[in-house]
Parts: sequence; structure tokens; C-alpha cells
Amino acid sequence: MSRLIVVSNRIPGKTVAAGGLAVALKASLSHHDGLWFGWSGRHSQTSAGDVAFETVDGVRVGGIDITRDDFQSYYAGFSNRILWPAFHLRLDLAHFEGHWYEGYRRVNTQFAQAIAPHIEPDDVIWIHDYHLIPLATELRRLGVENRIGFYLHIPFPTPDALFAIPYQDELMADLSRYDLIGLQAQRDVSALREAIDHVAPRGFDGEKRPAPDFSRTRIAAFPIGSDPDAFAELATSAGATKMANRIRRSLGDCALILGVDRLDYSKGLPQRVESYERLLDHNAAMRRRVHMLQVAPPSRDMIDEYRATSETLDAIVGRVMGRFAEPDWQPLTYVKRAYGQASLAGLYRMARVGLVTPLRDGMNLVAHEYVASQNPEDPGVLVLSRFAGAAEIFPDALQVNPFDTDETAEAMRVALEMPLAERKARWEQLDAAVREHRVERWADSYLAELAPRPDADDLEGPRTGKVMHKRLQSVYSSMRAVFENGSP
Ligand code: ADQ
Repeated sequence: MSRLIVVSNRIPGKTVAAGGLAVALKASLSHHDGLWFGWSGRHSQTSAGDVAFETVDGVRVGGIDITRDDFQSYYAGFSNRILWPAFHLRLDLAHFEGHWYEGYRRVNTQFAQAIAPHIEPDDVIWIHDYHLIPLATELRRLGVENRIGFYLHIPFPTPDALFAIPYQDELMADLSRYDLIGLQAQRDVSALREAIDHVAPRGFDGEKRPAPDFSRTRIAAFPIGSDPDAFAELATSAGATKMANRIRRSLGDCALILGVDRLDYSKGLPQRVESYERLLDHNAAMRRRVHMLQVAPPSRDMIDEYRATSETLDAIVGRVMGRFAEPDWQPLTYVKRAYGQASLAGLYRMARVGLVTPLRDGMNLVAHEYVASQNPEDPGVLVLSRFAGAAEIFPDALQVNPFDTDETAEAMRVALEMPLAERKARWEQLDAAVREHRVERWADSYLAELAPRPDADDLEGPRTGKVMHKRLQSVYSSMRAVFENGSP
């Protein structure tokens, strides 16, 4: 029987993960007969290793161990100190060490060697995110001819930022080996097309590199979404109410302004707290009427730039407290820990303003979850960065330039003073968009595109066609079942 094989850097664990991909796919992939491969989270002494299988929430999961050195170069180094900052247009925070690339390719080769024996001829393979760009190349080298799709959860960079990445020409060639590349937003589709059309810089030898052939690769935007029904239900659950009651006691009559993020420099947290400082500065009347809660558990804190962001944020939070706190009123609370989804849903529903102001973001699922958790009779207002992929599907949010702290402060003021009728009208449009982009539709539309169409015989190559389509019909139906039965 045809199956779906999902591959991502991390596999779902048994604990809550503060990461968009883990939350989105784990919620959706229960009760599935396919496989999900990735790094086990463990370090081995040697690089060769067997796959250790276990079942997590009904999903068969295969974990691959890697060595500590490979972890440093593949994950902490090339993926998160070169690709992540460059793709988020933060070359100032990138750190270039050429040798990391060897570890990055080595781990991708190991993943391919570990996974290939488990692939059956009818399987469809769906690879996720920037850690695994070379995986299709490595699987093809081992003779895997299956349909292979790639989904990039983060933005695609501009050509200048792309060309700053060591070995970007090899990475572009790797991308051309996929049958389908899915991106979050039209912005990213345009950026990838621009990169394909651009002439890559020449090497020291002056030789022009051969341009990769993307003629067999389909490229399209598939904006990821949340599970809005689950969040709407969770928002009035016992867990949510418990959290809401705890906050209400300390909040008194103050309106809540809420931010929920991983602690990452792409999320614009220092700029966000500075915007709140501006709000209090410019509007003295707001001072005892509002309270900001920022939830931001540390992430990737083995990386210098993340620790520096954390220290910067600590200093700004301290400054705002020192400037505005009074014995009987605190301007803000900063919580450095992750919460379960019920508690988050309770917080979202209580917040008059949802502040989602990343400097650059693939999508941003917090924006979706905030909207889905609102009380339709008294909804809050979403203040959203123009530079999140979510901006393309949420024109009814108050959209801001997160680098402009005055503009963001003004949007907060407008949100806090917005009349109920306007809040409802905006929220209804936002909620319709959240529902249109729910996570199971995202998976459905991606997989419908990854598997071939019945009339594709004459148009496409030998890996497609009517026979293949028939076999893949069962993949569609099993995947649909998986994404419909997902539990939050
Ligand atoms: P992330 O950068 O991790 O993901 P995001 O989309 O904001 O970002 O997803 C965060 C997820 O983690 C949400 O589901 C949220 O509920 C959860 N989360 C955040 N803070 C939390 C906390 N304090 N406690 C518990 N849970 C928390 C990447 C890209 C994004 C893209 C996603 C999905 O960077 O742009 O939207 O993948 O494709």
C-alpha cells in the first residue's frame, strides 16, 4: 500500500515542543500508517546508525542518532548560524565557517542511507525545511525514484542574501532535484524564481557555474495554517479557564496585550517591548489601563546570537519596568517558559491585543491561533508584522512595520480603543481566513500537487503518469484521514 514518508530535522517527542513545525505536523499526523523520520535528539559515538522506531500519538516515528560533532556543524553551525540568519535577511548575525558545510552534507547523506531501505516503490516522500535541502540529491544517488517534495517553513531569501551563503550553487542544484517545492507565501515564490533567474557569482577560477535545471520542479505557495476548531474548543476548556482566572486576578481592569514566541531574533522581541514603551511614553492615560504579557521560552540557546538577544531583551524589559512600574501597577510581565496549548488558548482569548510582530517570518502560527481562540462576541485585535507570511492572508489585521516602534505603538493604541463593531467585523474576516488555511487543507493541497495528475502522461517524465496516479490515490485518502483525525 502507498504511504507517506515525512522527513524533518526533529521528530515529534512526547513533550510539548515550542516549534511551529512540530506543533503543526504532530497535531495532524496521528493515526497514520506512514513514517516520520528525523534526528532522534540523541548523540552517537560513530556516524553510522540504525533507525530506532517508536510510536508517538499513533504515528510511526524513526529516529536517527548523529555524532556530537556533526550536530555542531550540521545543526548549530550551517543550519542555524548560516541558513537561518541568511534566509531571514540577518547577514549581520550570520557566522561563516566553511567546514560546517561538510557536516551538513554528511548528516544529509546519513539520513538518506538510514531512510532509503525503508522506502517502498509507491511511497511519496515529503521533506521539511532548511536543514534537509540536499536530501533529495542524496536519495536520488541511492536510486530512489519516488516523488519527492520539499517544504520550506521559513522565508526564501533575496538573491543577495542567498549568494552570501557558502556553496549556495550546490544548494540551488539540490532544490532542483525535487518534484515540488512548497513555500509559505507568494513573496517566497517570487524570491526563489528571482534566484533561479539570477546568474550565480563566479568562483575564484572565474568559471561560470552551470545553472541548475528547474524544468521538472513545480514551485508554489502553500501557506501553512493551524487547527482552528481545536483552538476554539481549547479556549473555553478547563485548562484555559484556569489560566485565564490566574491572570485575571493580577490583571484587575487592565486590558491585556499579549506576545507568544520562541525567543528568536527573527521575532522582533526587543523592538516589540520598545514599541510598548513608546505606547506608555506617548499616552500617559494608558499607563494604569494596560498590561503586556510576553511569553518567550529560550530556544537554540547554545548559539551566541540567541543568548545576546535574550540579554538585550532582559535589559529592555528591566528598563520599561524601572521607568513605569508603580507599587500597585506593573506595566509588563515577561515569562521565559513554554505553555501547553490549553493555557495558550486561554491567554489568547483574554488578550485584547495579540502582538505578532516578527521582523521576518515564514508564516507565524501564533497569529492563526490567536484569531481562532477569540470570543466571537468580544474579539481582540491582531497587530501583525507586514513581514510575516501571515500578512498575505490577513489583510484585516492592523499591519505594521515592526522596525518602526512609533507605528507599532500607534497600532496598539488603535487596537485598544477600537469599537466593538469594528473588532467584530475585522475578526470575522480573519477567522474566515484562518479556517480557509487550516492545517489539513495545507497538507491536502500540497500532497495533491506532489502526486501526479491522471492526464500527466504526455506532459511529464517517467516518474509520473496514469498508473502512478492510481497507486497514489490511496496516499491521498490515507493522508486526508491522518490530517482530519489529528488531535491537538
Ligand atoms: P517557528 O519559528 O517556531 O516556526 P511559529 O509559526 O510562530 O514559529 O510557531 C510557533 C508554534 O510554537 C505555535 O504553534 C505556538 O503555539 C508554539 N509556541 C510558541 N511559543 C510558545 C510557548 N511559549 N509555549 C508553547 N508553545 C509555544 C517555523 C517558522 C514559522 C512557521 C512555522 C510553521 O519560523 O514562520 O509559521 O515554522 O511552518
